[in-house]
Amino acid sequence: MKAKRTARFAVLAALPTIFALAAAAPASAAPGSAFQINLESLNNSGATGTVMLGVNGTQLTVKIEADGLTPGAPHAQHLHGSTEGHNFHCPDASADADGDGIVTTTEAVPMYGDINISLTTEGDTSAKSGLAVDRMPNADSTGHLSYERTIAVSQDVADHIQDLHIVQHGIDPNKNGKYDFGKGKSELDPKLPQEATAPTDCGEVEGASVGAMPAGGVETGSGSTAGIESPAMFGVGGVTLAGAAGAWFLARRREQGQEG
Ligand SMILES: [Cu+2]
Repeated sequence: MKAKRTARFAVLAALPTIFALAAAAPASAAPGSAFQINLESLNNSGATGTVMLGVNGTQLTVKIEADGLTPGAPHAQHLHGSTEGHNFHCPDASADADGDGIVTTTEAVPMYGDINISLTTEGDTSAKSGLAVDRMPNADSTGHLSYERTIAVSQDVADHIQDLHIVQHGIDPNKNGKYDFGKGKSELDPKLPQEATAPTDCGEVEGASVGAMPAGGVETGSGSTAGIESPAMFGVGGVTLAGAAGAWFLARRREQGQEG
């Protein structure tokens, strides 16, 4: 599976002809374009990955292959940022405002912006689902995570996809294979471990389109906007994230000027 997807990425990168066609055509008639993102570790997590963002009209296909994640644990993941010209970027260690050694979500948001799209596995993809961990992908027992979904997005997002960043959350500094309170409580909800909500990696679109996404062969998301879906038990260390989903949602909603 992993090898197959890696091969597909390689094929994408080898399509300069299609890229040239896409670049020459009017935006509305473009067959689509694709952008590569390299995910780089935050919080010394060791997490890395590769993302392909394919835009075809207002259909966005997101493919993520990441490694070094907390094994067997759900990882909230989002497209952060704004389509309105703000200069957001991935944070570095200097974002650790209180100097406690962890760049928390709250400390990082001023740098990478609010949630624009929640990269869930099914259902709603708006900021409302930012902590819908029952619909976020899990890393496998080796810390690998594969994700692929095609979702309907706004024209603004389609036009400004290069201004958005991918962020995955969930760290394991003490390497015990689960989220615990070794780094204290989450600032988003004191019932949650900081490890469960802190960002683990971030990536920005670099450079121009690398080609076009292949048509077909990908799951099409429902694009549902049904609203908040019942948050599930996080199921790690006896901690439930049910309360956190609401807290994060409300915190983001206050600042969120738009929905993905
Ligand atoms: Cu995020």
